[in-house]
Amino acid sequence: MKTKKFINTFLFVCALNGVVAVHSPAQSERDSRMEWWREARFGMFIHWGLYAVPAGEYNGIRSHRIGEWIMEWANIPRAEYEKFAPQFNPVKFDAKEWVRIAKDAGMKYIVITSKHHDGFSLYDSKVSEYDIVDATPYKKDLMRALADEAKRQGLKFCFYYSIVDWHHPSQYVDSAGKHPTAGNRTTKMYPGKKEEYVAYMKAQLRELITGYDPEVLWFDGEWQEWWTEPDGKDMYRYVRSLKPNIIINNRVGKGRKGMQGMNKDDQEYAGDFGTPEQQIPPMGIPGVDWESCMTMNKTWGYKFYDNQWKPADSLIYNLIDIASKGGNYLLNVGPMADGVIPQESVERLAVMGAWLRVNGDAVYGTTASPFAQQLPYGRATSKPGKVFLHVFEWPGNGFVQTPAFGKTVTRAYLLAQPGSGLELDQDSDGVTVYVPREAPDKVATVIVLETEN
Ligand code: FHN
Repeated sequence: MKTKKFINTFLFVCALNGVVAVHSPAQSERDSRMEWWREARFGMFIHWGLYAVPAGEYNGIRSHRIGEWIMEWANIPRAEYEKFAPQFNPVKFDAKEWVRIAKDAGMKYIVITSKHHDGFSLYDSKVSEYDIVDATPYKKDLMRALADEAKRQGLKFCFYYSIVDWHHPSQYVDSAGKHPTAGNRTTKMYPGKKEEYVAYMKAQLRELITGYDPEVLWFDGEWQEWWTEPDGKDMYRYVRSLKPNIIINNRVGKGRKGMQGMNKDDQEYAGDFGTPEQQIPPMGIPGVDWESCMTMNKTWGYKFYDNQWKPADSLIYNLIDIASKGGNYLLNVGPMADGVIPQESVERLAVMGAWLRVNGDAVYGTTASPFAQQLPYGRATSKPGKVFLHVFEWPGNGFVQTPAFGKTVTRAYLLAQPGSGLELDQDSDGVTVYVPREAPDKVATVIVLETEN
């Protein structure tokens, strides 16, 4: 351990002194496992479980709060919540259709809740009867079907796993002094029960990793007081021991504040990427891999009365904005209890896929904008030898301009029409590209600037 620390310190000192940046072995391993993830830029988040049965309403109680938290905000006792299991029979679930929807949307990976805070396992767990096979009339292993289909269609399959577990006997939701439907009541660990629960989690994670071979372990629920940073490090080591090249987010430890690592001294345990939620960091998170996870309406888990759907063009703008800052977009769908993804989600994803089929080269495998300032009319992404200008507001004066960015532009053209050479001027102040009167794409038109390397 001391040798490793010495090597890391030596490399860090070298880097500080302008010695050619030398990646530590840990960084090189991380770069290798992150390669597909950095290329992907766009994934599907799926929040699905027993909470889709009440779908946001319990005994007449509705709430603005997120659907997958209904056990908490409707203050449903374990025994009552368990009654949703015999009602969960997703006979319309079709793994091929779900993966087709994601693939046609231009998504490259799927992250699905293997177990959310309610403790219900959406896969066939051998260490719990509270799962899709043993507790529901459906009796089949949904995750087996989805994992196999995702891989068959060329998408990466990933698991979300919640550290907090409102159903497990080791924990209880502390409502002391709070109105039953008060929000965010804390989940407590009964004294002396933590070791038993950590062993349970490790047994489930072993099943998930060895049984389904996920590419990413998306931890969540780490904010509990009883879960410590040493717990996070231990769990990180455990998961990495089961699959050395698995990608792990920054929520296995206590690192979720704007994307800080779990521990600045132990970057190895910081997790592989940050997870800003329902937000896009205004300046991105320089030097860190990160992924903005967002809903399409206001909830992660299905709520039948949540009709606050974001328009498709705003979802495309989010994707471009995030890519222009060097991040990934993990966009959520919340399937209904019968296994069908809401039509509102399907329609929006189809619009995104149509745009990406034309403009995907300006998103996949790109890095952040080369410009210090955000373009007033849109965003930019880059690749070696290319800068992509994503124009949201098409100019009425016939040209768009960029600041100088240290490279000479050799050609400009519309990505959708590669033969469309556009006139350009450039000087020490920047580049001017002369464009057609009408915007070729009503949402976002991409102009390619080819540059000398
Ligand atoms: O409490 C969860 C919530 O239900 C949802 O899963 C989000 C998605 O990132 N994560 C937690 C809130 O930060």
